[in-house]
Amino acid sequence: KTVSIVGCPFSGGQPKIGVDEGPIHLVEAGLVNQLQELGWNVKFDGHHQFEDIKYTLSSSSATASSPAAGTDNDTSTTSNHWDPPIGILKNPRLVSRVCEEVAKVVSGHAKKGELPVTLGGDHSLAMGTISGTLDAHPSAGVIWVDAHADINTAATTESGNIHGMPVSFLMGLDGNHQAFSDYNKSNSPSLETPFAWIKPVLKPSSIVYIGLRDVDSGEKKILKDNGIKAFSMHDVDRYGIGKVVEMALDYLNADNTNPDEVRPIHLSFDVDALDPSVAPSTGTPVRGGLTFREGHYICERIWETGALVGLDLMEVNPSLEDDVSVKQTVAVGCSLVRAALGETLL
Ligand code: DIR
Ligand code: MN
Ligand code: MN
Ligand code: MN
Repeated sequence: KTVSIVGCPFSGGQPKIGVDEGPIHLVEAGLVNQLQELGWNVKFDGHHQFEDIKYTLSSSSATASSPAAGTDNDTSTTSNHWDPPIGILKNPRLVSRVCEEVAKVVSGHAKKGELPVTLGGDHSLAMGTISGTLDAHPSAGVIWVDAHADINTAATTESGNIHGMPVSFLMGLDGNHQAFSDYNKSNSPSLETPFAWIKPVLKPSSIVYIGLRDVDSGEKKILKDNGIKAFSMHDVDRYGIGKVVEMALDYLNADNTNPDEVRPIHLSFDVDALDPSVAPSTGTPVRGGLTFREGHYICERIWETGALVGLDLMEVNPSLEDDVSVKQTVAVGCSLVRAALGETLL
C-alpha cells in the first residue's frame, strides 16, 4: 500500500497569502514519517511549484488587456497583470491551469494503484483532485467536509474567489456557461473560458456534504434545485456525527453504479469545517464547527469502509493567527490525514 503526497503550495483561489505554505508546514511537521509509521509506503518528491504555468501565462500575456488591480481591500493579493479577472473571477487562468496539472498528477498516481493525498493550498485545487480521482475511478463518490458549500457559479459568486466555486465547475453547472457567454457578449475580443478542460464528471447525486454552516443564498438555491445531499451543523447536532456519516455513506452507496462493490470515495476535507477553536489558522473561519473528535470520526469511519481512493486536506494557512494556533492547526491537519489513513485509537 502506497500513498502519494501531492503537495500544492497554491493560494490563487482566494486572496489571503500564506495558505500556499500550508503543505510545507504539514510536511515539516513530520507527516511523511507519521504515515510510514502507520505502515504506508510514502511517495513524496517535493511540493509542486507550478512555476512553468506562471511562466507560460506571463510570457503569453502580451495580448492581455488592462492590468486590473485586486478589488479586496482587506488582503494583500492583487491580481497579476497577465491574469486579469474574468467578470469578477480572480486569477481564472492560473487557477485553471494549476488544477489541470493537479488533475493529471492525481489521476496518474491513482491509476498506478496509489492513494493520492493532496495537501493544499486553497480549495480551488479540488477541481484538479476530483477530476483526477474520477478519471481513474469513474464510479467514485465525493464526501465534502467544509463550513462552506464551494458551489458558487460565475453567476452567483459575490467574492470572485474561485475556492468558493470548485464544485460548480466539476458539475458543469449552467451558471458558469451563462456567465462566460454573457461576458463574451459585452467584451471584445471574446475569450474561451479557461475552464474548458474540466469535464462535468461530478453528478449532483455523487456528492454529499458534511459540516456546512456558511452557505451563500445563491448556493442554497443551487443545492435545492439540484437536489444535492448536505448535512449541515444543524444535522450534526440533531443526529450526532455517527448517524450523519452512516447516512452520508448509505446515500452514496444507494447510487452506486456497481452494487457488487463498495463505492470508491474521495474525501475532500477543508480544515475550516472544524471549529475555529480547533483549527484557527484558516482563511475563512466560521464559528459553530465540528469538534476535534467529530472531524476525526469522519476520517476514521471512511477509512474503515476500505473505499477511500483520494484525500484532500485544504486551507491550512500558517500565516494566520499566533504561533500556538498555527502549530495546533498544522497538528490537527496531520492528525486528520492519519485518521483517514488508518490510525486507530486502540
Ligand atoms: C464564500 C466563501 N461562499 C465565497 N467561501 C469559502 O467566497 O464564495 N470557501 N470560504 O471555502
Ligand atoms: Mn512558514
Ligand atoms: Mn472549502
Ligand atoms: Mn471552507
